[in-house]
Amino acid sequence: MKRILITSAIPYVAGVKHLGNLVGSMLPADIFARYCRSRGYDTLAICATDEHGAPVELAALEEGTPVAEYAAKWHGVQKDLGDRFALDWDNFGRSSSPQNHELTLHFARQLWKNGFLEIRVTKQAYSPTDKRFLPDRYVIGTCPHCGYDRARGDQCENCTRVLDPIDLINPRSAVSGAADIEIRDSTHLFLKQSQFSDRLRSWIDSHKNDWPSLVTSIAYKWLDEGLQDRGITRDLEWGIPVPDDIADGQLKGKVFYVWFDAPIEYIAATKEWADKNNKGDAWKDWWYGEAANDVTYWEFMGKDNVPFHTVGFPVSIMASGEPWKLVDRLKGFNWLNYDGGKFSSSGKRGIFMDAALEVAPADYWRYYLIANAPEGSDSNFTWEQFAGIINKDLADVLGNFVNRVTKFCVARFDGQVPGEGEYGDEEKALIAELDKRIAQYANYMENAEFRKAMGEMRAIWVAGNEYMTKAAPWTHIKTDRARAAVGVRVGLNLIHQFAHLLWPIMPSFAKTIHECIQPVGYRGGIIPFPSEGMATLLDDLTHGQPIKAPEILIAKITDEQIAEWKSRFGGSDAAAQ
Ligand code: B3M
Ligand code: ZN
Repeated sequence: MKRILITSAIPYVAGVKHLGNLVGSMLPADIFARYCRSRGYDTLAICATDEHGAPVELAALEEGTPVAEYAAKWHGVQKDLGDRFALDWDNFGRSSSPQNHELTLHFARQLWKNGFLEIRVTKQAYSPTDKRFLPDRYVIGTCPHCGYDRARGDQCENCTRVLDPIDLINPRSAVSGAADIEIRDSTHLFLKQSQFSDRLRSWIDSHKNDWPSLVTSIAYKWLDEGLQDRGITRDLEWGIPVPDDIADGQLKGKVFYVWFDAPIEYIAATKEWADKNNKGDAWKDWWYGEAANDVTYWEFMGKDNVPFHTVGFPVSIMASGEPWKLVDRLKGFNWLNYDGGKFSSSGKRGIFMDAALEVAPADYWRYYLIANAPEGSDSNFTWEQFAGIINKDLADVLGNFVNRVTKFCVARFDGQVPGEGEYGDEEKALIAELDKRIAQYANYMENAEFRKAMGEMRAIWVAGNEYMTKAAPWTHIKTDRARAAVGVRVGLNLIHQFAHLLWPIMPSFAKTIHECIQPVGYRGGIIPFPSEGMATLLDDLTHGQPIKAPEILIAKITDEQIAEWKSRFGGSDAAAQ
């Protein structure tokens, strides 16, 4: 049996994520995981919250909440939103977990032991009032370029220029406001990444054909520019402390850099999963040594995260000298833009996961987002386009088909699958077309090519509609009941197969229509991928079995709703008003 390990980039814990975050990692990972489960592959889908780092510590400080409490609260919010979007992780972990502390220390000790860590002294802002070093973004002041008076020491939010804390005019501490900023020496651990250039390059070469060019081009750009050694510790309180046995206690009071421990959380979250489910060492069979040789490991992420997964994390693994699994298939995404501009968490621009569910059900978003996933290039969200796709694909093509056939069956065939009549040339042609398209759809899904897969899915619905227009049971019922029965029987079986195909994308919708068509036998959970050809499956429902017509499945989005949402969420038109 195939074994598929899936991780999606772990979202920073603070705040609700926007739809751009969702479509670039968590959603495609979930759709891919569900597809794998629907094929019967042994599948493990892992995500977590990324809880360390200066922004989290700072946000908790601003809120006046202890940072551990703050992280726990937002982890809960994100878990709940994931559930409401039907993101069916095997584990949604936390990078602050004991398992991640343990594994991060394990890696750090291996790196130290193998001689790949070096102690270096760097210049760092220090506040005597706060009695601490201040990470760059903890120093605020006036931007020397644009005059913005709340610029952060790493970057000015207003003019986006990259800064150094010493560039700021009137620098002060973001912790206390104290202006007594000094520059002092601070000792840090550096990982000798530069020594891994050749190994990384040949590893990336080996994936030229199975990673998107978006991903390989980013990886090569980093390699071509020359790999820099990378600081893996920070002067923060919240994080995984550097233990005394590394660097003879010279790093006391420092923690590992968030980008060092975050990818290790993929492994740690797998251990969390095993610990929660009493699976002992089963986590290791997904990640380590020979036991994991038959695992295909897939990562999903937005393009900004690609360098950390093609350079940073792989170097940690290579430098450990241990046989941890490297990623096999790395699926990166471009940006989803909001009405011509960027989604922005800090600017609160765009649609956030909680608000999205207030205007439309999760299944609409799942379908829309994956059908328009920013794979080959950036894609752009507009409310008109969203409404157009829901109204056309889901309401007119799919929903209308289900309604027409089931209602007609209820009205004219007592709500039972009619057994009369034989399949003829029209049906055979449909069967041949569907077999071809379903194989093509599966092929795209195996490679996580979502736009192409969804194009094929739509073509399958359209083929069903075209068949039904020709079969026209509503016309034939008056003169030839057996002929009408054939059309209805094919239609009901089509709906049944649509549910099986659609489950990874729209799990709740698929469940609803499946329960109407085949109420027996299904107890929730996975609706498997069609396991046989359509010659069999288009006459699979038992003749005479009852079916139900679902309530209105897909309500169309109206112009009034579009106008309301535009003014609520903002965007070009609203801004112009
Ligand atoms: N938390 C960045 C992000 O949310 C970062 C990803 C970590 S993946 C190990 O986009
Ligand atoms: Zn079924």
